[in-house]
Amino acid sequence: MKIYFAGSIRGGREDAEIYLDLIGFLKNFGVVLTEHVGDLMLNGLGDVGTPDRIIHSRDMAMLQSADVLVAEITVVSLGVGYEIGRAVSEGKKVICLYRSIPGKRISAMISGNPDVTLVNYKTAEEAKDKIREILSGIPAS
Ligand code: 6IA
Repeated sequence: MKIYFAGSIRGGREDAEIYLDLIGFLKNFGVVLTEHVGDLMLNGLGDVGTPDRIIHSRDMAMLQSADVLVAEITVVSLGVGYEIGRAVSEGKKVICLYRSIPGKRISAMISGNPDVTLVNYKTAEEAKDKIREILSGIPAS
């Protein structure tokens, strides 16, 4: 299974360690195409000299080849929202993970989307249990 993991880069890197942990777990189910999202050295500017046009076209090619998009959406990111929309329109399986933050709510464009599997979690173990349950139901490609 090819997994596209999406997480905030320029939207803020507060959850980078969570992304890294989730990516490590997702590797039990197949290939994670976007390991760089969990790179702890990557700062919020997400700028390592690669032109944005290249980043976009490379990511879209990877998304096209993926079987499933797994997004951690607690830290709000324009790029992650865009990737979710593109994955939905490509007919990909889309799983969005988030932790509840007092005073904040997930965008209705995500929580109201019938093609998105929304997963609320409190602990990493809970997130992993729920991911395991969902991914086990997807036939291997
Ligand atoms: O708007 P954001 O930057 O928060 O969007 C984050 C999402 O867009 C992630 O899920 C990534 O898939 C994608 N993305 C944004 N910036 C990059 C990027 N920057 N590289 C790859 N994907 C990106 C350059 C750093 C990289 C070469 C390590």
